[in-house]
Amino acid sequence: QHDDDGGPQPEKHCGHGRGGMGEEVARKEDKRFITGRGNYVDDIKKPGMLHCEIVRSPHAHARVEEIDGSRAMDLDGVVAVLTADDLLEHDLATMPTLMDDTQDVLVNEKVKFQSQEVAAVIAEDRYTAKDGAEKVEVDYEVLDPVVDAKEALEADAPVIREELDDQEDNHIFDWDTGDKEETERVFEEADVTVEEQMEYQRIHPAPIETCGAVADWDPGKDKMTVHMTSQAPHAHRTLFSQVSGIPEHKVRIVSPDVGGGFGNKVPIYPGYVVAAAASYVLERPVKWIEERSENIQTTGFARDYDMTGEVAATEDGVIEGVKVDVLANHGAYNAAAQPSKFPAGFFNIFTGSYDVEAAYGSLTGVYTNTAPGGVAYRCSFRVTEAVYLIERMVKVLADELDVDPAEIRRRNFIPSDAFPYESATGWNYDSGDYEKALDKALEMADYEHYREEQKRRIEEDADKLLGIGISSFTEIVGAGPGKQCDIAGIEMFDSADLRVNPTGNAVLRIGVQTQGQGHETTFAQIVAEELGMDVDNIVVEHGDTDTEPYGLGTYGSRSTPVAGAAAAVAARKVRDKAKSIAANELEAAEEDIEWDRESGEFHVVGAPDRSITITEIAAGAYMNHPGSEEPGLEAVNYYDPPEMTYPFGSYIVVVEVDRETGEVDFEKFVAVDDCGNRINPMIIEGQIHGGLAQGIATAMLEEVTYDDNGNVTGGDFMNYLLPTAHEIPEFETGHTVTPSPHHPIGAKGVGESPTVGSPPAIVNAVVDAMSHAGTTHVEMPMTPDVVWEALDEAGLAL
Ligand code: MCN
Ligand code: CUN
Repeated sequence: QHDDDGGPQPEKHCGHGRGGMGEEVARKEDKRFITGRGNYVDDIKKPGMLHCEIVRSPHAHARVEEIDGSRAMDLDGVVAVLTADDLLEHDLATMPTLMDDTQDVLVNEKVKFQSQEVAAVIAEDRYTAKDGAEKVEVDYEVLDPVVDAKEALEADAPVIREELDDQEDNHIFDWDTGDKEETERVFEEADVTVEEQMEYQRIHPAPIETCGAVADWDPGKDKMTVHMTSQAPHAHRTLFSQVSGIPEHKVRIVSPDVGGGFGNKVPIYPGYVVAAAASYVLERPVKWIEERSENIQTTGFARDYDMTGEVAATEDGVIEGVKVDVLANHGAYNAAAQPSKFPAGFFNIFTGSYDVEAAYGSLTGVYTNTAPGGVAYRCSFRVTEAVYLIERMVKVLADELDVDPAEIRRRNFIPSDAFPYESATGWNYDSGDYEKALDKALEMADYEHYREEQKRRIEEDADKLLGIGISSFTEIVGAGPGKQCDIAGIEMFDSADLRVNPTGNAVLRIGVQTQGQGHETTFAQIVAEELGMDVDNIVVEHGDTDTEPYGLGTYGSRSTPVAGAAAAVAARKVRDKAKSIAANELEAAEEDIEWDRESGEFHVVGAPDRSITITEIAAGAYMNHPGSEEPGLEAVNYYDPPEMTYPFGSYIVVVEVDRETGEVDFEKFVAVDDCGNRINPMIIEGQIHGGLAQGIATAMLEEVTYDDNGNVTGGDFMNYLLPTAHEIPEFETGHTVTPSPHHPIGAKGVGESPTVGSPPAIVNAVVDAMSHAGTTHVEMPMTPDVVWEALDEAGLAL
């Protein structure tokens, strides 16, 4: 791999011109996308296909007294109106969530959040379905809602989940992690302690393509085929089979092109189930496609954590202990889309990049009359919240002690020679070199210069203040070891099936599913590297459960750490078999055959001219295979990783804060990432750019808001502010390479790092502009009014 400052490389990857590791191969998938030939769920049209529109509740909390679909049925073209009663007949009125809760598919008795699914209208075309939905009459008895997590825990709060036997309030779980006593002791004995309360607001992934499905029951084959926007087709097949009772081999889930997922397409939503049930009952294909506001108002949101952090340190700023207490709003059902064995995902990695003696975290999960969710949006299962907490707290501590925020990080980093490192909360970090990434970022950002400039502006009482924010985050991705992660009991391995054709090209089938990450290119690169094939000769297939090997799907940046490993191991298995065929072809003993990564050829030891390519070997495998070998050239691998991977980085953000308007301008945005060995630097760059844009969106713009009546007031693109090119500054990216010691190609995931790492850097920068006046925190999203209030409070507003 071409990397000037790369660390030790487990294998030499050098870009041999065939499109292997480290080469900037142009994305194979882009031809169809830029020529308008993508194939998304809504592009699928089947003969006789019906359309489904969902009737949604205008109230956040209400009892459904009666549903009258007769006026809808009177409309020409309306075929059916479905309610919970119809679904009950088929045992489909409820479905399990990924957190062992049970969610209504269509409301049975009580609506629990605004826009919840109450009935469905099935019609010959979408317009008629929509007209029909407007004609369904529902009588509601409106109840008092509670949308705020703290209020939901008050004694007089309405009980949202009264249908649950042992549920007398809105409390879902209490969970704690770490050593409480030891942490208390460290805090008591510490020179300094600091505390800060901060909210990570509710946001939404809002992928450009909303969720949808085309369900097609074939009564001739007793088979259900569902094309759906799925980040995890196989897991969804298993769940579909469990919910519907249709045997799993008679369920086919296909995830065609997906227009962005960002975690939003991990859960199963009522719309999918309704479409499938309707197809089953009506014996015709049924399409359901969400509108934008339905997507934002009802599908998996992200975050909504109210956190109080505390740090104990020596007077020199050496962190000894970290404490955190969290109130988590999970919405009306516990449906967070995360596979870990912990109710708060990987939040317990909140000690971050720092060598901390003792840590303790306590969390309370709460039901409210809001849409369910919590885990989505480039989050690595709550690492976003954990990183935000620790990186904000380090800044709070630095200000308290008047130590430079870069220097205080240096004093606390887990040293590069301490890996593998076990954290105070039990995580086993694979590798890291945090100081190196920070140094590189500081240099790229011209840090000292901006510190001088900042001082100058304060001295001159300038109208625009300068703030410099740092985040030196550690991610945890690659779910995961079966011991820590599963979905419905299925351990989190992943898979690859590689078949080499007689003419020397190959098909790689993988258990993960791209939503824009470029797997059709990067997974082909892994095989190109490991077999000496040209990347153009490898096609990658995914997303169809009838043909792909079982996999758990794409989320938590797990594709590279898990399925990427499976692809490499499958290719190496093929390489081993290729050796015996090479021996046969070259008339040499198998022990005397060597594979050369540089040329990609197999040759006889000591006789490099007696060589053979993988294309020739492929022909041999089918046309002239050795008698001792099975014909054919293929291999399958199911990979259960021994550990997670721990990518990291240092981001530095310089902002200018306008004391008159509260507006924040980005002066500089530096991102240094380390995801181990890099497969495709260009795709990584794209992932970083997109993720940073989403980090800026989180810090500056986005929030799903509710009023006291439970109305979603931030539930469409008029009110939920997505960033545009205008809000996004130029990014300067850099990287270091610290390979993962346990991954076959030394790679770690990268897809979520920029969104995990950047919000605290941005908030730290804005706080930094005002910290000389005593400001310790500014809440996200930092819209101009929020920033102006903070300026005003600090006596800095003009
Ligand atoms: N990659 C690489 N070298 C590495 C690591 C990764 O070249 N050392 C490449 C991979 O080969 C892959 C891409 O970078 O093409 C992302 O890889 P990885 O980090 O393994 O993440 P996943 O492929 O599992 O993608 C999931 C991640 C998540 S969880 C969210 S959320 C998110 C993200 O990816 N959603 C996305 N990025 C997204 N990008 C797009 N365009 N659309 C989404 O929905
Ligand atoms: Cu957390 S969002 Mo991604 O894991 O699909």
